Amino acid sequence: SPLGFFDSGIGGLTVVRAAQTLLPHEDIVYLGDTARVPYGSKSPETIRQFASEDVQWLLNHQVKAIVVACNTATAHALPFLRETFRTPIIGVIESGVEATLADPETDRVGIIATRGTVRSHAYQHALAQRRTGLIIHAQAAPLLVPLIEEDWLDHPATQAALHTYLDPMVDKGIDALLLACTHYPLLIPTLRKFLPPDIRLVDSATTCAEHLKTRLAELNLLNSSNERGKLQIHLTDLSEQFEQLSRRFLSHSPGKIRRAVL
Ligand code: DGN
Repeated sequence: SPLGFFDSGIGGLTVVRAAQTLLPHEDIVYLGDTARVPYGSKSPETIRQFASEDVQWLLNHQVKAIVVACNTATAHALPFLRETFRTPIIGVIESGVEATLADPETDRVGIIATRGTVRSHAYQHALAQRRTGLIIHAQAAPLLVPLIEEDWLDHPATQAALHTYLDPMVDKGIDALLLACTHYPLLIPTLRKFLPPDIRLVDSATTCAEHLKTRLAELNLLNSSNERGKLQIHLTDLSEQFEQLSRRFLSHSPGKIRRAVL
C-alpha cells in the first residue's frame, strides 16, 4: 500500500521530491488542500480540523503511513493527530530539530517559517528541550511563500524581504538556519548567495525524508518491490497555476493531477 502525504497546498511536494530520491520504490498518494491554502495564517483549532480531514481522506485511500508534509500543520496538529488516529504519522519538525542539533557546536539557531509555525513555538520548544543554553531567533517570514510561488527567487523584492527577515539574526550571529516551511528548499541557492558561508542551512524536507526512511524500516513497512513507485497527486482545488507550481516543486512532471473531495 502507498504512503500518504498531505500539505495545505503544493509546498509539501518538496518533501515528496526528497522522499522519491531516498525511497524510490514507494508509491505515494499526495493530498494538497489547495482550496483552503494557506494554513499558516489560520487559528490552531481550524488547522487541527483541516488536518484531521486530510488524514481521514488519506486513510480512505488505504495508506500505510502518513507524512504531515507541512510545517504549520505539524506544529499545531501532530500530537492531536497521533492521539486520534492509529496509523503511523510522521511530521517535519522532530527530524528538522535533530538535524539542526546533529552538530554539537551549534548553539545559536535561526528559524524562519510561516506566522502560524513561529507562533506555535513548536520548533523553539523542541530545540530548547534537547539542548540547554541554546540561543534561538525565530522569525515569521510570511512574504517568502508568495515570492517563491511567483518564481521571484533572485528578484530585488526577495532580496529586500530577506534583508528585513534575516539581517537582525545574522548580525547577532547564528550557526545554523532552520528552513521551517515546505517552500523554502526552492530558495536554497538564493540563501547560499545571501548568507555568510559559515551558516549551515537545515531544510526540513530532506531531513523529514531521511527520518521517514528510518521509521518505515523500524516499522517493517518498506516496500520490497523493485519497481519504481508511482505518485498520485490530488488537490482540493485544481487550476493551471497549481499544475505549474507542482512541476516546479517536484522538479519533474507531476503526471495527471486529480481533484479531491474531502
Ligand atoms: N506548507 C506550509 C508550511 O510548511 O508551513 C506553507 C505553505 C502555506 O501555508 N501557504
